[in-house]
Amino acid sequence: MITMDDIVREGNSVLREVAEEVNLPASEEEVDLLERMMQFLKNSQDPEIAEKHQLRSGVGLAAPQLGISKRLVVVHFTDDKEEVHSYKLINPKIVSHSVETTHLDDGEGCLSVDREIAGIVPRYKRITVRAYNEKGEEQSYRLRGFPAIVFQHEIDHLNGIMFYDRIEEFKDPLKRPV
Ligand code: LHY
Ligand code: NI
Repeated sequence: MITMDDIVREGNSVLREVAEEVNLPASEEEVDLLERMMQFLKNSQDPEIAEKHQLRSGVGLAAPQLGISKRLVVVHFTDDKEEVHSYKLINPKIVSHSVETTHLDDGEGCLSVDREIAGIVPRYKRITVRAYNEKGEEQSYRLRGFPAIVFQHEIDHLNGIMFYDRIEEFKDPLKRPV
């Protein structure tokens, strides 16, 4: 199983790479990786398993965070209506977005960042994402609010962007624009 030992931390250059598109349909190995990534999120949200293996609770994970520079993302969380939202995304792409932005009041964190970084991370309030499933079928997702924020955080990882790059005070004019 995937544990925190498998997650690469900031400073590792793989987190700054633009990840490779996956050839469709994804290979058996890639499909298996997605399932293991999903299992990590579920484990991380299970208090007993998380305690036993010292997992930080997470709602999203991108393959570059395992040192694998491929465009693969998983998202899994339960909303305040007890509804489970679970996504495995291959080559996800934001195809349209609102002008309106939103943010989490408490800022964001990252499983690859072992420190607290305060600051508002502006995100689009609504996005439409096109991605492929394990069978190579194109899927389209309309998201707003929290799920939209998580998708944007994860898709950023595929493009070498960390959440703090988007905090106004941290923006460096000499860095690649985000
Ligand atoms: N996971 C974060 C997590 O806590 C994602 C996240 C997204 C946190 C948005 C807060 C706001 O599940 C990752 O860092 N995945 O990349
Ligand atoms: Ni992250």
